[in-house]
Formats: sequence, structure tokens, C-alpha cells
Amino acid sequence: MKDRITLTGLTARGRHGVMPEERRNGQDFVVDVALHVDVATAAATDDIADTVHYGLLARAVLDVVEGEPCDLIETLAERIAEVCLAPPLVQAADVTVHKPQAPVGVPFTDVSVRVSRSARRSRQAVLALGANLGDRAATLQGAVRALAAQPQLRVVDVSAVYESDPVGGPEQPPYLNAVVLAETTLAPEALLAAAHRVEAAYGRVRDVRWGARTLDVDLISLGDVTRSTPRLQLPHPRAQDRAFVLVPWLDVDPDASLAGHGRVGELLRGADVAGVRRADQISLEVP
Ligand code: PH2
Ligand code: MG
Ligand code: MG
Repeated sequence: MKDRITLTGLTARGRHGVMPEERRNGQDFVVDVALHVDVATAAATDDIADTVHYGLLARAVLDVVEGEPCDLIETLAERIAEVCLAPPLVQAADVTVHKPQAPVGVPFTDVSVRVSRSARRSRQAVLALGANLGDRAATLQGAVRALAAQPQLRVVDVSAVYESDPVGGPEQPPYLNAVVLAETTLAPEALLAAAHRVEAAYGRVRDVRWGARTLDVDLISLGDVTRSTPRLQLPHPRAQDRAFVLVPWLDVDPDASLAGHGRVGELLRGADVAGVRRADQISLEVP
């Protein structure tokens, strides 16, 4: 996406700087911004609601310049980038802050800092937990807590717990399964890494495929992300066939749907759910 909306030479007085006289007297700061916005829709509809109103954005940028003083133009640029990324249509922003009257002590024309920042939109993550070794209930609760403690991830809800007959793999004990709904700004690979960290905290070793495990944390879906790499497939390629995922998922989100397969409630109509039994004596807390 190469479309840009740029504002150049936005100027206001601010009191940013390390020197006491900069704080006292203030000086001009000049800001250039380039907003990465797909303007095709607005071009077709000719409607301001389909793009970013640059007048409003310009005012918001200068409010930052005139606002709370900071020492560094790096800090100022970062604050301005945050304001630029606030409108939902902005995918990324390049912000340059110039300080042409900076007390540099030698003749000069300008000093500037430029930052480029991408919007980090929050997405819903659906994670399936499974445990069939050790204190399974304690492990699941610990896993939910450990997920909630991951940076940039908020646990929103947790399903009821289900006991399920093992599907596939060698002979092994029954599982406890549950599904966690979360909101996260993590990229897919970073979310996978977080899931692996939580598994590792419970002594998970990766040896026998589909074998018994203290804890399994599977990524079922992440917003509308699709991925097909050797390490990560999204949505999960087998979720649609797994009653031990679909039953708890429907429990925690009756409107759930799995991209490419439709509503979870519908998927379960034809599914064999006999092997998945609600474990009413166990319930998991949302931290
Ligand atoms: N996980 C597997 C393989 N088989 N069976 C049940 N019932 N529950 C699971 O979580 C499970 C499984 C591989 O991750
Ligand atoms: Mg797994
Ligand atoms: Mg699994």
C-alpha cells in the first residue's frame, strides 16, 4: 500500500528541551507527518468519512507540540506518532520533528528526528488448552494465569472445563480441555512464542506427536489472520474436526465461527461429541 497523506511544516511553539531556558522561553517545533492510508475507498465515494480528516489530525499534532514538555524530540516524535495512529484507517505513520532554533552552539539550519511506527491493532485470539498428565486442573488454571501475564495479551474469558477421550496418538490418559479468549496486539509468531513459553513453564517436552502432555496450548485463530508456514498455521488446520476444541469454544462464545468452515455451532451438529464431557466440578478463573 503506497498511498500517503502528508502534512508538511506544521508549526507550533513548545517547551521541549533539556536546557532550562528552553523550558522557560519555548521555541518553534516543525512537524512533518506521512500517514499510510489506503485512499482508494475515499477516492471512489468522495466522502470524508472514508479517509483521515487532515485538518483534525493537524490540530491534534500541534496539541501535542504545545502540550506537556519533554526533554527530547525523540519523545515528542513518539507522542505525535501515537496521535497519528489513533484513527483506525491509519496503518502506519512517519513523523519528523524539526527543531530549527535548538541551542546547538554553532551555526546550523535544522536538526530533526524521524520515527516510523505501525499501528498495532488488537485482535481476538482463541487458544485451546489441553492437559493429560499431572494435576491437570491446576495446570490449566496455571496456564490461564501465565497467558494473562504475557505482555500485550489480555485474557477476556475462559470456557468451562471438559474431560475428553484422547484423539489420535498412542494410548494415553484422558484430557482436560478448555478454550481461552484473549485480546492481543502480538504478531502471530509472537503469540505462538508466548504459547510455547507457557507450555515450557509446565515442563512440556515435544517428543511424541499427539502424545501425552502436561500442557498443550494451541493457537486456533487470531482475528482474521491466515498463515501457512512450517511453524504456524492459522486458523488451526484441524480445529474443525476436534470436538475437544469446538465444544469449549462454543461454550465461551456461542457466536464463534472458524474462518473457512463457518459457525462452530453448525460444525458441532455433525460432530461426535460423545467423547467430550463437561467437568462441572472444575472451573477456571479469569485472572
Ligand atoms: N490433543 C492432541 C491429541 N489428542 N485428544 C483430546 N481429547 N484432547 C486434546 O487436547 C488432544 C487430543 C494433540 O494436541
Ligand atoms: Mg500443540
Ligand atoms: Mg494440540
